[in-house]
Amino acid sequence: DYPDTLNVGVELTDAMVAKGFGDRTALIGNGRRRTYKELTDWTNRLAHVLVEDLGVVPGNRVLIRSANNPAMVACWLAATKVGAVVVNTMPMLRATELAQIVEKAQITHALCDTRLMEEMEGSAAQCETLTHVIGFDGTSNHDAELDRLALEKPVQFDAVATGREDVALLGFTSGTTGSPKATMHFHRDLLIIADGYAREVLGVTPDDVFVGSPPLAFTFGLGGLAIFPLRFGATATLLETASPPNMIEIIEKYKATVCFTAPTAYRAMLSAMDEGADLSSLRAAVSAGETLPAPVYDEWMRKTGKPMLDGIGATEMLHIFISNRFDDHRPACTGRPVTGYEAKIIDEEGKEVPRGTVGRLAVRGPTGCRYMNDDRQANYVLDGWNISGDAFTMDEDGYLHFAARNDDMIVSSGYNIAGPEVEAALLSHPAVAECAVVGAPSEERGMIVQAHVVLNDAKPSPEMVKALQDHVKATIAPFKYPRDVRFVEALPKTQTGKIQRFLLKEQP
Ligand code: 3SK
Repeated sequence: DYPDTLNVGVELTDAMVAKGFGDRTALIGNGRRRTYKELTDWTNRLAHVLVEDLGVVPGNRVLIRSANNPAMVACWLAATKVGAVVVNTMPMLRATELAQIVEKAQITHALCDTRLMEEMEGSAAQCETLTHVIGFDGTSNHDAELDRLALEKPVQFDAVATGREDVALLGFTSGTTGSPKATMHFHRDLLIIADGYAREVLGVTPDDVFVGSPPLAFTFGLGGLAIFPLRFGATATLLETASPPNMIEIIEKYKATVCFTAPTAYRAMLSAMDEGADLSSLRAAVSAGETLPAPVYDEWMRKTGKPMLDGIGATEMLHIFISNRFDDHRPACTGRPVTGYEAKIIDEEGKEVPRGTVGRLAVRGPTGCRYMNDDRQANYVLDGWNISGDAFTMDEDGYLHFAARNDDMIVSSGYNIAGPEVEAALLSHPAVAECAVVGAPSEERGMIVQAHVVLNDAKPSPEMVKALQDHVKATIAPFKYPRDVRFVEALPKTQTGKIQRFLLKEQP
């Protein structure tokens, strides 16, 4: 139940000060702390600049380009307060990729960390709609044009009275393949994910300190590292370069309690723990973005004893909609729908399949897919149900178990083999650091299981191939073993950390 007039920028700043959180730390980044009052004043000054100096009007599309830092959060909140529709973008995007987004979203204004200006200007030169590009100081020293203008402005701002169903955010996604799509999210949606998932599943309190790696440009990161902490008066630590060692350092230094990252980073953190890292302050390790292999969950639980909560989310749905719970989590299980969401497993015709049968995951709930001007909407939403593109089973008790991305099911000699199951088996071998399993065409079997493996310290060799094949045969049904094993230096990944299996499939 949200009021008709709702501005999420105000809810996460001024409203928090009004609720008495003014002196508490909202953000930590670039070695500085910002209280809720300081963040509120900062965003209000920036909002004045957007309106008075840059001519932003409600509904304008404003692009923000930055690594994760407090200035990016302040710009996002300020643009939201003036009624703009924000597009947060990843710092590593190149001019042509930015230009695609600018064209698609009809961006008029871009706020860019000065350290990342070159590619931004390169894209502006290609795009007519983009009339204003202004730099901000991502290091928070207020040493750029946007900051200098802001320092002259008052700390009070009358935010635009947006409607709860006005679009606040465009989340761009290309999934693991395909051309980018923009997903539209309302002001209320941004609060629903906090009041749903973050409250119900994580039980966030003002004493929580969040840390993590997903970019704020990815809704996984925007939720976990900005919306969730700010909604509950908690603290977000923001890292421009969130490598596993950095995250460990921050957890130790600020006694972080909630970590958001993907399974590969948890694996790397586990190795660092062997070298004496102290993660005892953590009360929740949220894993999403990729499926969580059982060996990573098992090792985490064994070494830390802290809950690792696997969940599945999607940019289309805004955030996590199925998750494990603190009092109910286990390996190789994604849990149950978050309150407000429903899930079912359907066949190709859209009919529900019997419990225990692999099929397509369909979900519905308070957030859902609204692609902007994109025919692919008709594939994603069928009869009000969102089809995420994942193959799952639902057991008798209503728990959901990931099988594969729909296009990662491998049919070999008539057997259905889920690539992630073979990946989990490979990952439980000590020599394997990372792996991805795909189907490769085979005259004899239709398809065979092909594994792309990154080794820890071991050397690639025919003996190693045999050892891995034997290990898989001994761990899961032997017919699932990878008949083709290829050793690689690294796996191709999207900027949000998802393995691009389609690129591996294209290899000869
Ligand atoms: O995995 C994803 O794609 C995702 C997207 C948005 C929010 C959360 C997640 C895990």
